[in-house]
Amino acid sequence: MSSDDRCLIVVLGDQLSAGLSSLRDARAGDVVLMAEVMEEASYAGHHKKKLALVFSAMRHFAEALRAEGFEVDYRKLEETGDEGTLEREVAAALQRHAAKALTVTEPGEYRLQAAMEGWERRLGVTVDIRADDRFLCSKADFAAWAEGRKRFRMEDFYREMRRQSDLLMDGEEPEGGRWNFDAENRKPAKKGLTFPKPPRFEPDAITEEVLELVEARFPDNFGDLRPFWFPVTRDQAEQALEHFLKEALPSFGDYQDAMLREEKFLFHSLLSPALNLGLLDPLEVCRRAEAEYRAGRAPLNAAEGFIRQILGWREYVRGLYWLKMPGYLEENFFGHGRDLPWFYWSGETEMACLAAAIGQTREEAYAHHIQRLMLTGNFALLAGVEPRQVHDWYLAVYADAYEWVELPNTLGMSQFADGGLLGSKPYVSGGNYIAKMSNYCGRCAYDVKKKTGEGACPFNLLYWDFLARHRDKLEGNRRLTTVYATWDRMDGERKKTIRRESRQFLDSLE
Ligand code: FAD
Ligand code: DLZ
Ligand code: SF4
Repeated sequence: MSSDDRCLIVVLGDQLSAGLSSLRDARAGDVVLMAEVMEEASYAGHHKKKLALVFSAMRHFAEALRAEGFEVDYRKLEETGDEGTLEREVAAALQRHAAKALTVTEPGEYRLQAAMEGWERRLGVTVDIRADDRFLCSKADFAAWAEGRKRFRMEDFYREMRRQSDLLMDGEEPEGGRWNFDAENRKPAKKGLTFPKPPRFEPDAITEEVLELVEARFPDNFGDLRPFWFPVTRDQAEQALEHFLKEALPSFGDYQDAMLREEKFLFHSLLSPALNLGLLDPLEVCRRAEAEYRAGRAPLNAAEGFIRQILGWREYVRGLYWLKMPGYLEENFFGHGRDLPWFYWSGETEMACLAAAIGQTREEAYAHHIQRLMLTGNFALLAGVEPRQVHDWYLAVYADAYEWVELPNTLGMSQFADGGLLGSKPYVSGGNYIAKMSNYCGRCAYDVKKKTGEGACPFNLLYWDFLARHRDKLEGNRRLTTVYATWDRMDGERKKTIRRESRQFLDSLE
């Protein structure tokens, strides 16, 4: 092949899929570039485990591509240096391989997409940016779905996706006669339940080298690096999926919203890091869950609940991200401006629920959805933390965090910063909800039953204070009518006490 025909195929750190659009029609002589660069490793304060996961999975994927016959130019962080950027690596590789064209699958984040749009002009080669068809709903299809709608609701989108994918369908009707079994998926964990242990993948020589690299180069990043046991190859991710389907899926639905001090993972799949890296295919994962139901090994509420998270929520937030960026980043419906309390990084708080969620986030780079939404997210919203700072935190601390999925979940679902585009009402609660769904309160310095006074649970105070503070913005919301009616029935002195003690508590955070 002459260099005139040679193409440089750029594969990003979360594009580790054999069927990737940029790799699909590669020809002999084309070169794949993968680069570990400081720019990507530092645009967020990534958890040490996430850094190790991405680098290790990238290195394993490069090996897999080589085994398939691809020529891979892999640049390690040691080679790309402290100031390494993707664009600089791409420019150098184009020279090195005398390539005149470049192919890449569109990135998952807006900032990178914006940069790539300038590559053709700045690098002087033809640049083919291909759609990322690992998702089940293209950006264009999502935009067409959203067009002309007054309100976006995940449930409407999800039904459309069920019909399109034919997952859990019985002809034209949803399997079991209902689209959504969420009402059955809110059981607190009862005594005597046993939970599966997540599969642990021992670091091999490649991962060990990466762990040493992260230890040496990112000593001050958040989180514990070891023990490290994430799946880093497609084969391992398949084993993790298999384990989930057999051991956890049958109870996934029932205890989806439960939280326990001693159990970090309950019946959750822990598959988001592998899905978001591209090691697992979302449609295949959904089909496998459906097959468990059809074979009678998992109940419908479990299979439906799980499939809805991937076919529904995951696709929906991605569609919304691309529809609303870049303005979405700036949304701040309530005008919140408080700094994120320091204990989000240290875990040092007397609130047992937050200490547990943040502690396990530091240890595992993982917390399940209700911990993210109803503990750390709920508290940040009640306390009035600036949404941008909340976003920075979530983007940093989880192994599965990429802006396309993290931002709508944080700004939209959790902080209601988009004013209700994504959710119909803010996800806020007092301590009652936490006490019902978890066993944290039993060992807390605060008393969840106390609404005011010494030792009152801060969630109880802040919940009412939040609703009172934002009454002008929220009282028109029909889903909050009874809540405001309860507030209005409250004794005037009690209301004053709640407002005063909330203020004192919030001041103490500073
Ligand atoms: P399971 O409970 O086993 O769910 C199965 C799969 O469904 C997950 O692996 C995930 O791929 C998908 N899923 C579930 N809920 C959602 C959702 N709301 N949005 C998108 N996909 C979903 N998820 C991320 O992948 N990356 C993030 O950065 C991220 N940030 C979040 C921030 C906040 C504030 C909140 C409230 C949620 C966030 N989520 C994020 C969604 C969800 O919390 C995680 O996907 C889930 O906890 C991952 O754990 P799991 O694999 O055990 O999930
Ligand atoms: C998350 C991440 C990290 C930490 N490092 C790299 C890297 O060094 N090289 C790379 O190509 N990709 C990395 N990634 C993933 C990218 O940040 C990701 O592709 C974009 O955020 C788009 O989703
Ligand atoms: Fe959390 Fe309040 Fe329960 Fe303590 S009492 S664990 S702060 S909900």
